[in-house]
Amino acid sequence: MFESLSDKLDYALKAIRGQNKLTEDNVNEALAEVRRALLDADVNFNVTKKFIDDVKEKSLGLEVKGNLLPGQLMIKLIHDELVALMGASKSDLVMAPQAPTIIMVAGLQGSGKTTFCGKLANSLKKKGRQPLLVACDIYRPAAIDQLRSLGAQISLPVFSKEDAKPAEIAADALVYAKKYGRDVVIVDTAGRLTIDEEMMQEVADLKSLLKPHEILFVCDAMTGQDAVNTAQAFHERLELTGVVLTKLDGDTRGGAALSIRSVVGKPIKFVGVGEKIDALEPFYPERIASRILGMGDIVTLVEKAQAQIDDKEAERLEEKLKKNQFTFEDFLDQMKLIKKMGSLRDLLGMIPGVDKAMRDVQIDDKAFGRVEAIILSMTKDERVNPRVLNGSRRKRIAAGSGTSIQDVNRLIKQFEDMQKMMRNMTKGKMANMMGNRQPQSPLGMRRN
Ligand SMILES: Nc1nc2c(ncn2[C@@H]2O[C@H](COP(=O)(O)OP(=O)(O)OP(=O)(O)O)[C@@H](O)[C@H]2O)c(=O)[nH]1
Ligand SMILES: [Mg+2]
Repeated sequence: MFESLSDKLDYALKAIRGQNKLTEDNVNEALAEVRRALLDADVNFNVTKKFIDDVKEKSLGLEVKGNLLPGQLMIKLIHDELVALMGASKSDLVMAPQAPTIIMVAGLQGSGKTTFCGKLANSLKKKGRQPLLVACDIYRPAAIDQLRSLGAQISLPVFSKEDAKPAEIAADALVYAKKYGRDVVIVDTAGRLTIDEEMMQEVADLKSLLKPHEILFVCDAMTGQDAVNTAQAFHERLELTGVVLTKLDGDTRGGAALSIRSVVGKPIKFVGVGEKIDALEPFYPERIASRILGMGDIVTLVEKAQAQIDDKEAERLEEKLKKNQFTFEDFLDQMKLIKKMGSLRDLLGMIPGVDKAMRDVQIDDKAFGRVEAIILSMTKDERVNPRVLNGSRRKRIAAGSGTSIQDVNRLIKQFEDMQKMMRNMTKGKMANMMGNRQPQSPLGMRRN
């Protein structure tokens, strides 16, 4: 998968990997090769241009910390941008709150729609669902048989009807699904060689009738940019909810996988990786990026080093806590650090004795934003020296942060309580408060 792109990127970045210094010249040189590699892989021109511009801009701001080489950071940057290009995280299938969930599958002829319907039904069945396959491709006599045979292979019912129009079949299938308690309805539709009005109208009609929770566009990854253009045309007409890329097991260049998300604005939800019924995988942008870049060692190295740098910062804050010099300013730094790494729960977990108590408490992430807004509305002096926060200052902060005086008061009170607790702990009560737990770094923030 993506071997040629992978090789070309490897070549493009070879010169820069071990660089002690990034200059405009060597960055430009490497990025020119990256650009060529992406275009050769049939990545959309505008997507490529934006990718290169973004990487270039961010590379200027690369801050070299610890023992890392600038070249390594550059590779990590490119990796992260590849991930972002494909949608950052895995995008799950939307399930209707009330069954049945209706999934309509559309795409050009031979793209792998019918095969995908079978694969999806199979994977949902394994998760305990009871799918119904619906044959709405009435134009090729063999199409219904193909779906029936897939259904038989995984022991799932296939709804079909002779001499009926797709709309009629779909409507009857819904009635059937409700009657027999099928909780997912997967509708296979007919494809054409190219986009034509008749086909578009037919799927558009099916959409208004079915009101699907998911409209998945199936496209053949081997067709590169064409796949992206067709996806766009379908999206304009149908408002897709997601894309399925098939035949990723073949000799695909990567263009479709890398461009579709940016161009169509919809996530790739699944990839087909073979003809067999179980050759379906969720789409993980991170994994695909790693496969494409093939420099997992460097990416991991940079991640680890960055985590260590965070640890150093944590130690510094820990010292401040102990000396009772912890201010709102530090609190804000701490929040930024945590935000980068995870949740508010982790922030609370860093305070000794609190993590255990907080483990089962629901934490409102909006509160997180409120706290940040309040601190940001304080002047530097107020953050370092919260004692000066009198009534009128609190009023100003509440107005400035779009919160209430009560919110501001509460935060200040909590902050003071925390300081008090810290003071007590450093006076030797820590062991008491923590019971018999193993001593640990109070700010024990680690990625793993
Ligand atoms: N290697 C590989 N082959 C696939 C994959 N998905 C589908 N195919 C093959 O592609 C061919 C077409 O698949 P179909 O599922 O019939 O495609 P379709 O979109 O339903 O085609 P029409 O109904 O004619 O529009 C079949 O030979 C499948 O076995 C995949 O992920 N990898
Ligand atoms: Mg088909």
